[in-house]
Amino acid sequence: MVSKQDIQTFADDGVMVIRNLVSPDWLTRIAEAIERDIAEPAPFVHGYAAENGRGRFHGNLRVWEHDDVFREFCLNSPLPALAAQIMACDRVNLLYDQLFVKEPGTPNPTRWHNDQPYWPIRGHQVVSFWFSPDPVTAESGALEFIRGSHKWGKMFQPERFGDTKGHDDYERNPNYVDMPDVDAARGDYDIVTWDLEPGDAYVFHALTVHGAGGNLRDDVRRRGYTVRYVGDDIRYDTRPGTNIHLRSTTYADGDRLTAPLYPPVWPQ
Ligand SMILES: O=C(O)CCC(=O)C(=O)O
Repeated sequence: MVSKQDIQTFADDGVMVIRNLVSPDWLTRIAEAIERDIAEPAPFVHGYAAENGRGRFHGNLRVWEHDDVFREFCLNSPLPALAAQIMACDRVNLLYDQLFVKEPGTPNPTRWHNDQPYWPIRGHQVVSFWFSPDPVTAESGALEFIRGSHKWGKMFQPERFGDTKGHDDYERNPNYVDMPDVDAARGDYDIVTWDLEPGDAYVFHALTVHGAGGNLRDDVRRRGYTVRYVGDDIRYDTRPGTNIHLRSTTYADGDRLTAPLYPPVWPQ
């Protein structure tokens, strides 16, 4: 599904797009599962009303633990094999999955950040696949990435997203740095973005800096769904500053990630 050139692009740029990654059948099933989570959210929901009072954001994480369709997709879709190929590793485990649904008329942006500072892991082999059952454009909240930023070696201090209910503030980690005001100096950065058709996916590294605009459309939803996988070199990390909903008391610093929280997905 990916060429040697794609794998090199991922290594060099920290981001790429794979077209038609998710089949129409999977998209239909995932769209239904998203509606189930909106109607009856899994425990880590963090939603908020849009700042203009019209739209709405629905975020949630670890939804695969509560819905068979998300579970089946994370464990048995073509993604695990692809993750192994992209990360060039023999074994792959699921890290977790996440929903980012911006309903029509939700102007709240997703601020610039990189993901690894939020996660209780260290190591290099981590990849996220983000896709949507909706067409995604700049106007509806396409993701933007700073090409090559995964090589900066920087862990940016996590902050809460939007006016999120149920998400505590993050502890300060002295080894993290603050995110610069990227939007004030966009010309200084190599910012890349792509429109997506339903089933196309952004594939990006955990250290790649990214963000997104709001969904300014009145007629199009932007139901983002991300699945994240780790490879052989990843270990559990108890450093401060990570998301408490992703931590587990059953892992010690330096442990390998294992089932049941991080199930092995490759080889299948
Ligand atoms: O969908 C969004 O707005 C943000 C997605 C994101 O930050 C991620 O998947 O890591």
